[in-house]
Amino acid sequence: MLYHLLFPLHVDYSFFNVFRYITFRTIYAAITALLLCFVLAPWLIRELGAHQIGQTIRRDGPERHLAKEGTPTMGGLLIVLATVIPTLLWANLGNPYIWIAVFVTVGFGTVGFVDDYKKVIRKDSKGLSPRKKFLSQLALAGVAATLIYLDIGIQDKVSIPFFKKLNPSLGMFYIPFVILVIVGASNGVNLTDGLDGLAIGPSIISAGTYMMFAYLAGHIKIASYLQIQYVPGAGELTIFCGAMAGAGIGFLWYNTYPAQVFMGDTGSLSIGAALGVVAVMVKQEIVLVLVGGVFVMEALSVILQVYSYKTTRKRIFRMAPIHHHFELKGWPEPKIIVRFWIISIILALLAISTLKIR
Ligand code: 57M
Repeated sequence: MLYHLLFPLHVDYSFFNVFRYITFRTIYAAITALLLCFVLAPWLIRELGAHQIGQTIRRDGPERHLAKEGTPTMGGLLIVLATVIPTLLWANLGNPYIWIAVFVTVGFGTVGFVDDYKKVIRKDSKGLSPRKKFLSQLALAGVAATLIYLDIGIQDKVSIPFFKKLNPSLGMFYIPFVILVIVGASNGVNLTDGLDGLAIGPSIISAGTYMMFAYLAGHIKIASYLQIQYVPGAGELTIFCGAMAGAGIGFLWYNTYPAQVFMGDTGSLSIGAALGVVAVMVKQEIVLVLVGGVFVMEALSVILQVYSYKTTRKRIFRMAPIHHHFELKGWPEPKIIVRFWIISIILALLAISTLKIR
């Protein structure tokens, strides 16, 4: 909105030319997101507390979680607002990629909100049934995939990390593939969100990495120099990723150990889906496995644990997802969290290196 209001003034005042630049608008989108968090969070945490919107802790988990009983949850509302509002303020609203990213973030945020609402406010511990939750995710991702492929006409060629010339076309499998990326990322973040700051740290790192990928994919000269797929208009997603990173850092201020608020499914489902849809639109879909490697590791630990238990009646980990394994081994919570952040930084650097090592 600010872009549309202020950029035209450059005709009379050259200063307003600065609104043309994606880099400038990304920085201010991130700052706006941070400020929104700092202004809204104390109020939101107070309101959630006053309405007793607090977490119920499962009794079968690591014992030290019992002390977290009653911590306000649904802080994801803050993340969604602090991502979407700055995006609408600083991005070019004529750009379809921005609207798809906003649609996915708000859509998955709403599914998470309904689940949290049922669990926390209606005190229905089951929340939204897994079937309804999954079907809603599939439907939303299906709409996004169809818009991306049929409406904006993004090509069905995917980028294979480390291979410059390998961009296979998926044809009719492209839409299911996009759905898989979005829904997979959303559930990966959700499984990771079990310790203070554990999910938001890698989310910030991933948003920062995709901020860079979006800028490069939308820049015709750099994309051709790096020989990555050029996606006209996708550069505007840099602003969305900047807002997401800012919102994440702002949320981390309150979610860092010991957390004053949890994000709830409202946050985890929307962040994961937003990362997935951005990865698809900037044509760095497969490398998301590396960028979001911590989420993949958490999801894999559950798959392996369930498989092993079903087939051999033996557990590989003391408890899955894998962060519980380290908790039960006695690692202090902050140690697990910060080490997972470090792993996430290493993986993001490796992912960025795929631009060159090809
Ligand atoms: C959500 N939610 C946290 C909070 C957060 C298939 C199975 C592996 C699923 C998995 C599961 O349910 N995962 C999804 C994990 C919960 O956090 C809430 O949920 C939101 C995210 N969706 O925002 O609102 C608890 O996590 C802790 N927490 C923090 N700090 C934070 O910033 O400490 C969260 C955010 C909170 C709080 O204690 O209450 C959760 O873990 O429940 N299920 C599991 O993870 C369960 N694992 C399991 O059953 N493993 C089995 C099999 C199935 C693989 C095994 O290993 O044999 C465990 N989860 C818990 N207790 N809590 C089981 C024991």
